[in-house]
Amino acid sequence: MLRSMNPQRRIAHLDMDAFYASVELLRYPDLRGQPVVIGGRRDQQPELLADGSRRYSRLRDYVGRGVITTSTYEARALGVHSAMGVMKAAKLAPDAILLPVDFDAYRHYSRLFKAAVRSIAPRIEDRGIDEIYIDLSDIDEESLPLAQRIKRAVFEATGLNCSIGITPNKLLSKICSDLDKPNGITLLEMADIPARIWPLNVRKINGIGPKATEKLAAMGLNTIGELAQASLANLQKVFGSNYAQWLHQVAHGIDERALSIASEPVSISRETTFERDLHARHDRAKLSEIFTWLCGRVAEDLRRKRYKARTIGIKLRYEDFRSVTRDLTLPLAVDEAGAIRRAAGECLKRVSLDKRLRLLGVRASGLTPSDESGALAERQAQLPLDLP
Ligand code: DCP
Ligand code: MG
Repeated sequence: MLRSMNPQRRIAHLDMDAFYASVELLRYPDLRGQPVVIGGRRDQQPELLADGSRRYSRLRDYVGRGVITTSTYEARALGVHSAMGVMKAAKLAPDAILLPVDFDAYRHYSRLFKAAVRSIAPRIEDRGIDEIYIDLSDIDEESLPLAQRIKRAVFEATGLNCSIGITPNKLLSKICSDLDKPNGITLLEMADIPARIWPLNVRKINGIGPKATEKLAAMGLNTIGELAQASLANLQKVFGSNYAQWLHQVAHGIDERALSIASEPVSISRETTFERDLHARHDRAKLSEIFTWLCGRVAEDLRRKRYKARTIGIKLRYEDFRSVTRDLTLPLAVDEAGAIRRAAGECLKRVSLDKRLRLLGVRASGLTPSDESGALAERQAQLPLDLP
């Protein structure tokens, strides 16, 4: 019998509901409850009328070869779905509203929801713009209240709903987050597999694509349960040894893959070794220029990676290769060159500058995601009209 090697893990998969469409509804709340499709271009931007209302593009007016990225559940009920041509969708739902895509907004909300989850459960595998795996094994709380708490944190940070599956592994959690969408929580143990997983079509397994589904159907295997009962020898004849083995395992809900957890950077720093040793007094202008340049680079790095830093430090190496560091912790996190330069300048006052210098460095630590610090205030200030 196949048996899990690890002690029981608890893994969640979280997937945002109708993600791009739901972000658009934050800025156009008057569209809630309507069929809305995301996939237009700039010229499908809603027009603000003199009386303050908006005029939206409709699918029936669309001409072009655009493809739908996603749609609200109201539009899905009319048969419209991701990857469908917009003109084809227009035949099914001519009155549905068409909005242009705005990836910057979706990335912004993606960062916000991930930061919110991380504040509860830091062990996260980032799977893309609207989904993550979360390792909950070390958290001492029942799955249902924990899932509810995570959903609440996501909603408070973003105004958006998501669906969560919690099971012993990634394979099952990915299936489960989809079972009760939208706004669902699905909990599943290994013992529930025959009742809840086996009736599903094999396509529900991440890794069984359209071709494999077709081949399995030709063997008379449509559900995961049928696949689980199939003989390994028969599967091997069609799929080769490795894939057959894998099919057999996943049909029994077995998946030992670890999460690949991205660690947050601890600090961001820039340093430079001079072509010739510089003296604090005689080469003051040159040193000052380099110092300001380094602070500017650190500020750029912080902003590109979207962090702010509470602690700014410097590093000096003297001509005799001895190094010193100093740092200063600020009341508020910063990411601007000027603020970093001032803090680093304070640090510089606390070191001896009698000897020549070989190297100068500036470091930012105590990092927090910049979206997190002002997230709620920002969201409230910007809604409903003006997303970042
Ligand atoms: N997306 C896309 N093209 C596709 C599928 C998706 O551009 N063919 C984008 C738009 C989606 C986002 O990726 O909003 C996330 O994809 P999902 O499959 O999770 O779909 P949704 O979040 O929109 O809906 P669901 O509630 O089913 O998760
Ligand atoms: Mg989604």
